[in-house]
Amino acid sequence: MPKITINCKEVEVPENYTVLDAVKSIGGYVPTLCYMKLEDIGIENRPASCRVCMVEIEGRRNLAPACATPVAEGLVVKTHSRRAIHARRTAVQLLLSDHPQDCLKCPKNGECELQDLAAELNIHNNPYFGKMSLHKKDISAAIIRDPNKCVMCRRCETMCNEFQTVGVLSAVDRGFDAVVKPTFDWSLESTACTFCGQCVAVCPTGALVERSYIDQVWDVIEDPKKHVVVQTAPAVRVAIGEEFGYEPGTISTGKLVSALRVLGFDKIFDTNFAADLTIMEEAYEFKERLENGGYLPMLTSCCPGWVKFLEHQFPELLEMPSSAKSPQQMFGAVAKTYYAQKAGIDPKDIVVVSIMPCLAKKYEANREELRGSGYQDVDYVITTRELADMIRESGINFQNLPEEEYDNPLGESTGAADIFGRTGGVAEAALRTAYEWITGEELGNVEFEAVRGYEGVRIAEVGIKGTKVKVGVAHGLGNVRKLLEDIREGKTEVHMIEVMACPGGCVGGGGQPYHHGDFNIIKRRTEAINKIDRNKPIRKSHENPSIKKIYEEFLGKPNSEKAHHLLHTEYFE
Ligand code: HC1
Ligand code: SF4
Repeated sequence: MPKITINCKEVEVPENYTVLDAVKSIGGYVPTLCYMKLEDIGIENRPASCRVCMVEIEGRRNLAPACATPVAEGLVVKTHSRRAIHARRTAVQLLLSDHPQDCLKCPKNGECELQDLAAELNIHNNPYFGKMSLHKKDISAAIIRDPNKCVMCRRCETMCNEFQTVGVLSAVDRGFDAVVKPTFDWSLESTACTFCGQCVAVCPTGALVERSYIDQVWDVIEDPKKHVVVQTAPAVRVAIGEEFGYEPGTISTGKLVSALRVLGFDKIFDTNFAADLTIMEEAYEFKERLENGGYLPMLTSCCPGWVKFLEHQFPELLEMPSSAKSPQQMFGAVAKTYYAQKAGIDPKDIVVVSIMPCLAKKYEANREELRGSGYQDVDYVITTRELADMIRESGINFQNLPEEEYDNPLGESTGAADIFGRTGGVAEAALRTAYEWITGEELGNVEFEAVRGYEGVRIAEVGIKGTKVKVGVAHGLGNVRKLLEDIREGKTEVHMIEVMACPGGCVGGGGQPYHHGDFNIIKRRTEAINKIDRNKPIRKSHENPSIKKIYEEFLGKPNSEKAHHLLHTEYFE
């Protein structure tokens, strides 16, 4: 192992380290911008293009980018020499020279890494003036792309091309005009973009942000004629606290509910109720397919980014996914029918708002076919980050909020619903119910360890009544692409596959508080989800009393005519 010296401190580091790795290994710091490493999912973005991590190396004439300089025996590194600081400042000033100077009204204000660097490097003036290019903005239902703010870090391109294998974003043009965008300047809506939002999750500036619906949500809350119900996705409760100073993985369910009440929503319901409902329909469908020679494997269908990927990339496999709608959409359909009837409210006056960790949910809510209630089932989707903005705007002290409970009848859920929020959770939840329905026996240990973890693809075998049921779990669309190709070529055989587009599942969604390249944050949210599940008195969806009630009072049984109409959908090439 080579010995090197960093800021007068001698250290021994592995041979494959870069100077940046070495600095980090001793708790040191060098600023970075384009560099990003999500080790647990095998993603590294290292174009060394921003030149922000320049360091001085004794005996070398030129400064070196720490992220792309391998360590070598005897290297003497100074991370903060005057020369290095000056070079970093110049690099950032040059980036700012053709960057729109509208920070005060930029959606990324306060979260922008370029802004943070300018502050850290004490940039108070700029001798450089670049040519301001005028690229057109691209506004979709989920994402706003402003290429004028692109700093060519290529992080979005890495997530889109390497992790998701969608390949929508790439660097085009040269010089001041160079930006990352879809080919031929197409809008995202006219490409195979899945709206997974992973480009947004890693963009350091305001070049890629979610489309906000905060104004529309305030309008309906303030409209006395509207009855506004809100649902919260499983992954929001373990991340929202980060926006208010809590450690990642803090469980904030009770405060989340009371914040929504203070904001003025009429009923605070839970997507988790609908996740239990999804399991009823999905596990029933799985049992039917397994016992009656139906199409296998059955793919889960609750992640809208994944569904769109399948429709674009594997149109010949559209028989594979379960026809069950996602929990978000099941919720909307029963809120405007079952709940409307019970509460005696005309469904035209009910507005359904979702709080989601996901950007594709915005796109999903707008899909034409998702109107089983006779109305658009879900009206507005806002992200965890947007909700935090609403809470701040309202002057609510989140930390001082009391812990409150969800409303009923759409607020009760089991531990099986909670784990939907992390990779492997939907498969595990479905197995908890399918096992008992198929065997007629009680499941002892409800935790299926083999489908847990962060491997891109996990395959587990579960013995169900003499049949070895093989369950595949994939997170990241590139991983599922490999799995589906193997299945198509007959190399792998599985009965059920869970797919989530985002790293770690919804906990790593594109609408969650920014992780700034730290995958540990996603892991801590996952641990919190598992803790909520472990502490729930009921951990199987089919044992949820409110779910039993909705079938008794309204739906009949899984896949009844009514359930099929409201809770199932179809897919399109
Ligand atoms: Fe998800 Fe789902 S788990 S898709 O990741 O099935 O967004 O959290 O709400 O619909 O329940 C997201 C999360 C979410 C749905 C559920
Ligand atoms: Fe690519 Fe996902 Fe961004 Fe679309 S939303 S451009 S698929 S990373």
